[in-house]
Amino acid sequence: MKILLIDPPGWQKGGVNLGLGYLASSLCQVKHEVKIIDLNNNFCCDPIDDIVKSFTPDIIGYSVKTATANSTASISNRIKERFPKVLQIAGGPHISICYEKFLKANRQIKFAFIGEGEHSLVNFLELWSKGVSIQKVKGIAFYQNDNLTVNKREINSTLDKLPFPRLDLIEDINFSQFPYPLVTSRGCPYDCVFCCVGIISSKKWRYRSPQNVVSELEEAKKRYRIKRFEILDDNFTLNLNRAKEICRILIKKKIGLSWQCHNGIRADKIDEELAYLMKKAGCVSIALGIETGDEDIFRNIGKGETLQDIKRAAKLIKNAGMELIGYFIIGLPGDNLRTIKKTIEFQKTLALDWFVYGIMVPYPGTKMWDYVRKEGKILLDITDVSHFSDELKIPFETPGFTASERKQAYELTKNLEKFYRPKIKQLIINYIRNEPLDSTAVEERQKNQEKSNRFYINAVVQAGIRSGLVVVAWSILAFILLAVQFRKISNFCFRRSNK
Ligand code: B12
Ligand code: SF4
Repeated sequence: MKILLIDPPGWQKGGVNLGLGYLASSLCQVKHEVKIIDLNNNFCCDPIDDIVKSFTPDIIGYSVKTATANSTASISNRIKERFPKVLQIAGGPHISICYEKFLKANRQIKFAFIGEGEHSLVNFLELWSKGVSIQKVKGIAFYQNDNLTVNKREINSTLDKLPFPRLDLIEDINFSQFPYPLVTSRGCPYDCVFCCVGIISSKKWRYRSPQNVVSELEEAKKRYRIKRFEILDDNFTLNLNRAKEICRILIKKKIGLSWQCHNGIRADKIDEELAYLMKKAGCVSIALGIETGDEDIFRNIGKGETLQDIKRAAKLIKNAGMELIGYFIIGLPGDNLRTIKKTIEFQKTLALDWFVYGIMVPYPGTKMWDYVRKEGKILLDITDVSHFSDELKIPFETPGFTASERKQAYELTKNLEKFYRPKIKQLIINYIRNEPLDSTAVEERQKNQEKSNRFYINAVVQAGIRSGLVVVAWSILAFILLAVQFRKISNFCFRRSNK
């Protein structure tokens, strides 16, 4: 069958949809024909209608985040109007949580896929193409008349068996524009109040073997000529020994790729040896989800870490010579202007190279979602906000932290950026372009910095000498003038006394 997979547009560019790459490789393995359209990065400029006309897919599948739920609805409505025979299906984080509401509001989408889609989609297509009942396919939800059928999903525990993602099937992809996305494990056992990963990818942490991970990178290097990659795991270092082993193999094989962990690692899941091995294996930049600098709030957000863990991890990362990024949230339960100021003070004690303060967006399925419904007042449709956006939108308020105070808090954090300006500017540019600072770039920058320091020292010394000379010259001139005046006066007095 022909399947067109679409990543609908949101506000953020820079990363490609790896989930669709994984689906594509599983579908190709059983001889389906697949095309992926990325509507976030403008790799492909043809209008969707033209692509559908020329590719003539049997099925169109959308990957939906809460932030792209609205755009999915409008694209799929248009497709239904113009190509009524194409079967439309959807999966992804938003669907895994809100399948019922989404299917109800979007009857043009006939099937929702809950959780990981590789096995259920292959199974579904096998039956669908034969015209056999799909009633028992795992991990799907669908309406028959007004009755919703929901089949329990499967949690894939044999990740090594999955074929490597086929990102080359993304129309007109340009690999130089983003780091190669790598997922070495799926799922997360923790319970942070603001995070929905446990529902999307399950609480069971499943991992790939270090050999399998490195093989993917070797293949990507050959096939796509990648120079850098990004680890997108929710919990890359949960098992320290496995993470160390991945690094050791990368070092041994002299893989020569620079990489980053901007999705963050846990502060309590790094030690000195791991930090050293990561750096040696090419890691140039790591993010920590710090969230808040207030101990009470930190204790209540379900992270199971302490601020001490954050300080320790920050030190280890910096000492190992990697860039350190901190993510903070404005609007956690108990937050107010005072606690944000406290967070800012805490932030200053960490040697961060860059930081991001995001306005809290309560996603469905999270504890935060329930908290806001109980304690707060929703101000916006959350499908319309993003926590890292430059455009300030406040999705909810609480009696202790009003919308205008949240704006004030955000402004305070924005002002902080001034102190980081030169470095921040470079990092933001790199982040937008998705270019981590690789080690050579860091060295180059240090050399330039030293050069410019020397330049400033020379300039100061020279200025000192010059101004010294000027002072001496003026002093001599003043002395001469004074001497002349003195002579005139004494001559005058002498003449008068003679008279
Ligand atoms: C990489 C990433 C990004 C990248 C790439 C985005 C992209 N174009 O796909 C970037 C950095 C750009 C990004 C941006 C955002 N992201 Co993001 N991101 C992730 C991250 C860390 C990894 C995603 C990933 O690759 N997973 C691995 C693959 C294998 O899994 P998958 O994508 O879920 O796909 C599987 C299934 O979902 C399913 N599936 C997916 N699509 C489809 C389609 C069909 C037809 C079928 C059958 C099945 C199916 O099968 C796939 C294979 O098993 C996740 C965390 C996570 N665990 O999901 C957050 C996550 C998805 N992001 C999230 C958010 C909130 C955002 C932003 C809104 C943040 C913001 N900046 O404000 C933006 C919105 C993006 C936009 N377009 O505007 C939330 C989503 C919450 C929600 N309810 O939607 C997550 C879950 C993070 C979190 N902890 O809350 N993100
Ligand atoms: S924020 Fe990280 S540690 Fe917390 S639940 Fe989400 S993925 Fe797990």
